[in-house]
Amino acid sequence: MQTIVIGHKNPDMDSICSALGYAELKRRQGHAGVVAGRAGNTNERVDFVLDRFGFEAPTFFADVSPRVEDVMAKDVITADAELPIYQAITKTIERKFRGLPVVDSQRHCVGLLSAFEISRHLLPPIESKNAAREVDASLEAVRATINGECLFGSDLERVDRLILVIAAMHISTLTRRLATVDMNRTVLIVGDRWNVQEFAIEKPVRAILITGNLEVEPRILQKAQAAGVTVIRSPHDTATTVLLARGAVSARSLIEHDFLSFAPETPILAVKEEVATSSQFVFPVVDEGKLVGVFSKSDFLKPIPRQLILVDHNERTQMVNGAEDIPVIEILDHHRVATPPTEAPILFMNLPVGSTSTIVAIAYRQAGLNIPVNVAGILMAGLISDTLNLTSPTATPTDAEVLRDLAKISGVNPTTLSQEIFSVGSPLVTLKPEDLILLDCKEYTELGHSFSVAQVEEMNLSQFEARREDILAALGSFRAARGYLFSVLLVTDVNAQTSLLLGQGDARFLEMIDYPEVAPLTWEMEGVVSRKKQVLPFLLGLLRRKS
Ligand SMILES: [Mn+2]
Repeated sequence: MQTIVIGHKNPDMDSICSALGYAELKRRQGHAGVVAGRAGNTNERVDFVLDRFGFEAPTFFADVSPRVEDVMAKDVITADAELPIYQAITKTIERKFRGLPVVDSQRHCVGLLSAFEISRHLLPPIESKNAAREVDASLEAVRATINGECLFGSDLERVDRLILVIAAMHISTLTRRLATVDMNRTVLIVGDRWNVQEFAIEKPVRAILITGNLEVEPRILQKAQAAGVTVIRSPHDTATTVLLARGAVSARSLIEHDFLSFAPETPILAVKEEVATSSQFVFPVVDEGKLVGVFSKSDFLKPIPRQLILVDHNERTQMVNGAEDIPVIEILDHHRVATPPTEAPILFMNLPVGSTSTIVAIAYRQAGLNIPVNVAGILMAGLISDTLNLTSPTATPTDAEVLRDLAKISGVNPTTLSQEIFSVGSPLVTLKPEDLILLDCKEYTELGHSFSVAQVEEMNLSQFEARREDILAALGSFRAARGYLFSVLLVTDVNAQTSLLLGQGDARFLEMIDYPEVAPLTWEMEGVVSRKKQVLPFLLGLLRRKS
């Protein structure tokens, strides 16, 4: 079972750091298969912090919905393309399969061999009784299948369309019978009737199968050698020898080449319909041409070996793609509660504090575990980033107390770390407008309207005016493409503790914004720094007035 600890889409510092910190806590509590994940790219500030405290970025997940490889059978029983079908059907029956995937020596899947096709070959319809006498096989394959002994062999590996003829008739009848078939492909099946054996060698036929483990006269063998006629002794009676000889054809000759296969990463839901309507008994799973597993209809019933722990969010719109298809087993968050109902009770730790990193630190305490030095470092970064180093109105005495504690463990000064973080890679300077507006963008659906609120933090806004119009244009295209009522971006000056709000959207809605409009579609929100505690409640108030 894989447990992914993951933050929201467009991850911010707190999302990344709390995921790393909490995944480590779960591992220290003895949980196996726990990975920290992220639902989007990191940014320069996050990269700086990861590097500063020696962490790799969490694993990226574009989509966590169940994939074919999550439930497919991995230890696949296959048939080699050259395997005689008699052995293939034995394998199939032993395992109670309806058939086998057939692979070549490079493990490429060349086709499917169904038990149905094998039985049709072994018991052909009466109309094709001539075909029933013919087998595409080498003499060596025939020998191996009947478990025979080669008394003299010539050209044993050559594959021919062999014609099986049973010498159960008088020699004059046999003469007429042999006149109708190609001698070079004829395999005569006979007991200890030396005159028939001799007659066949004189023809000469391709091979003689002596049944019933009977002795062969030395002079007959000498004649066979001289004529180049293969002589194989079968331990079985005639009826069994013929039946087994028909099973000597290779799997390759009976396979279905036209089959449906899937890539390991294919989402299960995407193949449901195809699988349901297909008569195929199994679906090969192929990676770069090689068979890596098989998918069966019953795999839809298997539990998905993957679950989620959400950090720093709980709303559906902010979750990683595919989250609705797998269980959420825990949530650690400090946002409003708007999570979809769960099927089972879960650990839901939602505290009105300044960051999820704060909650992760508390979770370590509750578990009675010491916070590792490097984990204390990243949790500080998450806490400082979300609370603007405790200056945001979202910061609580709990955050202050936890930050002091984390500083003690990591030996890092919070003020120094804060300055380091906010002076790295100013989004206004380093990012293109279309990336800037997505950096920390959250999407909401409220009172029948969808909208987005993004935020960037800067040490100062000296770079802002020169880029304001480009950013507004990007915001306008984004809002139009998503069909939102409005999209806003909060540009926060961390040092001055104030923000500008840029907005695009429905004109009647934007008119209701009663902060001073200092430039077109740009409002000064003096003293406002928190999206969650200040901007979102303000916007929801406007929405309520509008409707
Ligand atoms: Mn947060």
